[in-house]
Amino acid sequence: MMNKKILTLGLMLMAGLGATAQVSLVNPVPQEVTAQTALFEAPTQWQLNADKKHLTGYIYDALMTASPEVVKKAPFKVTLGVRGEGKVSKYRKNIPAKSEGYFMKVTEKEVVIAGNDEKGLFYGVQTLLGMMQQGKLEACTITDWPDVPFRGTVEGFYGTPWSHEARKSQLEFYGRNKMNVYIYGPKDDPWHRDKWREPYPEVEANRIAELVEVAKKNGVNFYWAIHPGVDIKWNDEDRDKLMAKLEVMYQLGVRSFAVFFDDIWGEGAQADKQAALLNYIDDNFVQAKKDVAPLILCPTEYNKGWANEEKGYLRTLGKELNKGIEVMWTGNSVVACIDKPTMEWINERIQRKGYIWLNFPVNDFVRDHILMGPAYGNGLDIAGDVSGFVSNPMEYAETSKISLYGIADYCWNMEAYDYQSNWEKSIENILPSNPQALRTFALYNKDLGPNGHGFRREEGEELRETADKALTGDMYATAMINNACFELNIACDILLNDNSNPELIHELRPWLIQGKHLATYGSAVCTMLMFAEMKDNVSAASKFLTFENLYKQARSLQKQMFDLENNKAMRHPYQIGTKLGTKVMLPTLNKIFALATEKYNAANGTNLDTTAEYNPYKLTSTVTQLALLPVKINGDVVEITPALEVINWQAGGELLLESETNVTFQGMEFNFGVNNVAKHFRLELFVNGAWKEVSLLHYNDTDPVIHTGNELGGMTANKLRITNISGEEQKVYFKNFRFIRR
Ligand code: LOG
Repeated sequence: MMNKKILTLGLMLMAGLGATAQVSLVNPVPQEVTAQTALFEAPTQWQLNADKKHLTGYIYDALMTASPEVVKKAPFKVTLGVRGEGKVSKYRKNIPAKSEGYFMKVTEKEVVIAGNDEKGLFYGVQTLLGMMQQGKLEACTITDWPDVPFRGTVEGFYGTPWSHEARKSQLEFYGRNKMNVYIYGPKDDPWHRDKWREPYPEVEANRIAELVEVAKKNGVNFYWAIHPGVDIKWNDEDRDKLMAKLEVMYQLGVRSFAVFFDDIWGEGAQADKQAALLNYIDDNFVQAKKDVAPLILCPTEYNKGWANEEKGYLRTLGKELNKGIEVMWTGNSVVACIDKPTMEWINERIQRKGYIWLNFPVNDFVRDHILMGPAYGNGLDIAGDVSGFVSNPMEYAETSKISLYGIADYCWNMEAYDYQSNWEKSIENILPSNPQALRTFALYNKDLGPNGHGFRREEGEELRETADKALTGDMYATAMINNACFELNIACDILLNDNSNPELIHELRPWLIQGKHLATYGSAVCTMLMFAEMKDNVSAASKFLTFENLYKQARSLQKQMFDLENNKAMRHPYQIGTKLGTKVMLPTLNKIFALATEKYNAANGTNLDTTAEYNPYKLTSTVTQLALLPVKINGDVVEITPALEVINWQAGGELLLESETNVTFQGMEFNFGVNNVAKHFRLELFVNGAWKEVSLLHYNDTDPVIHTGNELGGMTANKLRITNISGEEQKVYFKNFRFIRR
């Protein structure tokens, strides 16, 4: 252990001294490296020394992406082999006896890569490619293997599924970064969930077949997941339909399967039935086929917060599921970091090592933010406690690579994982043309903002101290904040004109434009504060550069930012908003705006409005899953951000929305995603100091939308509440809730 640390430190020192050690370019960080500082130019030609079988296939193809030409008698030699083969017999003792491990030796004359298995050889080749990124090599030996056996992603989010091109690009990225799992399970792919019984139409089917091939070429297992729980009937007919669908997928080339039962309730959510189905698939499909990977199950109680100990759902799975079937787990809550106690708790119940589904960097529950921060917070001591570890990313595939680069490193070499240095490397890796601009922009896109899951990330720590000083009137600090805004503006402009990774810029575009607004706003308010502090007429040089005009500019930008969020072109159909810098930068700027305006008002006897951002609505709820949902205002529409999972709304549980001033209601509409539930809930408005009931109805039996009675129109109130009056728990979705004010 000690050894590893010293080695890493050595690498870091070298990196600091200018000449980047080529091994330090490799992601994930290899387990054991002995490197000399001797860097040399990579050869332009090399000869291959390998058994014939390695001169075709995916490993060979990967090696061929390197720039040197293969020439028979070139002086530089590349030896490839797998344990047991003559070409690498000399290195038998050096090869780590670990699945997917390899030994590698680089000298100025040759490279030897000896895999413990085929996959190990492939990863050795990836290490060589990573090391050669800048056309240099470094004399070294590397002994390397992964800590976590299954590493990768689950495309398991709500929202627009990844495009075919994005998926191919992901699979290549996984190959390069030594991830070996991709689970296909986008919630909004109809043939995954709603139409799980039906085969894919031809075009989609061909795409899946192609993805399977691309996955193979990159050493990735393509898992296809089915999500039958919404309407499955536990009878032979549905079981046979499910088996038939798996068979169709098998014919397309899929050899790894998962069954998801998340975010459902009722009939489909029974542990014994789920276990029986999975065992049936295991016995009659997986075992029968012989070339299919162990099944993966995503249970209905997939996090501790939802586990019902009394009913024993998890223990039933643990007892009844065939050995070898993997069980997914998101941790102590839906969105959580994973640590030792998390694993101890779940592993004991499911009687096997949990397979982690990490809900990061997924943003389907905070679609106004894009997440570009590092992957941190997971325990560095859980490698032995997990069977697999996959991340659920954002629908923004390219941007997700920033965090996935860290997940890959974490899963491969856990104890050595340093999230900050990984993040810096990752930024360089995703946009080598303008890493500084991307880094500057990413600093403001790390936190998720307030959200129903209460999951937050650090953001803006580097600004905090300066921000506090600026607010005490420290002019130097104010100038520093101004500089940061200036930098953000430059970064946004540079990125908007970067053509080297069009997909990335396309995904970031709404946030880049908002970033420019934020930066311009920042410069205006910082200058306002400086003018207000300087008191004398500093603007004498220009009749136009005055506090008053800066104030008008700041006001205009506040509105432009708001308008941009609500602009149809920029607006996410599901959830409003394009936000960045919300943890430290924006709140600081708003405070600077207020402070500057107060000072100006005091000095000039004026009465300029100091409110920058204002939300008069406050939500509270005794239903835990609703208590943190943000309230958003869009013109005259007031909306509670939807939740994605099943809400367990206890008997008597209420949701209370309070307004600072009276609101005159024009209309209201909500949708709990379940037919005929209006009768279980009571809506009341607080009118003139008393609660008044408003009737609720569905227009028909098959429409889950809940409408309010006509009496609502024109009512004026400052509070509303919705209560479960059915006397028992109601399981509903919180798909939307909005009202229109006059
Ligand atoms: C879903 C997932 C979603 C994620 C974050 C699981 C197992 N299921 O609340 O599809 O992307 O949370 O919103 C989930 O996490 N439900």
